[in-house]
Amino acid sequence: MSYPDIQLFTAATMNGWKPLIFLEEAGAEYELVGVDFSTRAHKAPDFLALNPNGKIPALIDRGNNDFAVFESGAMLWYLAEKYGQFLSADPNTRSETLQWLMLQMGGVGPAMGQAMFFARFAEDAGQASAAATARFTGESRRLFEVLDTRLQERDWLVGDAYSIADMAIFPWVRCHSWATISMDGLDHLAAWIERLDARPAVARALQLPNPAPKFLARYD
Ligand SMILES: N[C@@H](CCC(=O)N[C@@H](CS)C(=O)NCC(=O)O)C(=O)O
Repeated sequence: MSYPDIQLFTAATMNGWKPLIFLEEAGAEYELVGVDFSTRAHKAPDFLALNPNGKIPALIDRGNNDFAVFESGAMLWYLAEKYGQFLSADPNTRSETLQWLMLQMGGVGPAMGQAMFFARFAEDAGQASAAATARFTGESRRLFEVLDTRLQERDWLVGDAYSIADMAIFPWVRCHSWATISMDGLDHLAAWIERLDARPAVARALQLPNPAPKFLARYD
């Protein structure tokens, strides 16, 4: 029996969807292993051997001596190189794509993750902090405005092609309601969300590894 090269360990979260979007878009065969946080499987020794940070997503490439990759941005980059898709070979376009990918990893993801924590979980746990909520929702909104400006005269974040930068940022921005970030006046960013939502591969990925959770709802 032969197995597909990629074994992907993930869950239905903003970071977890990124490699799923890539693999669905690339039409690559892969084995999907859904990680259930409630079992703490992602903190067990066999998972920590893949990702010492104990978080999803992570992958094993059986076609590359079981090479393990963690951190969703690094995974998108690895997959783009393996399959030769969604990352330009032109050095400057490639650099620009990685710049926007890093903006997601270092900016959009952390700011929105904290906004979600303070606006939702801390609130529900009776640990609300108005200052923390304002800081992280404010920073997220500022980053949304950067993205909206970037998309004023282009369909995709870099050059004229859909890339791993779009795949990285989309799941986060798509969950703006859950992070309580207003989209008011951000028409270019809203149109970009529509373009991505209309892609069959993206729609498939957002239903994996199990039906979309409530935080995916567009209008909460
Ligand atoms: N920087 C990491 C973040 C990974 C991350 O935060 N994963 C979350 C889900 S989105 C997770 O595994 N949470 C479960 C936990 O921390 O126990 C990446 O982009 O891969």
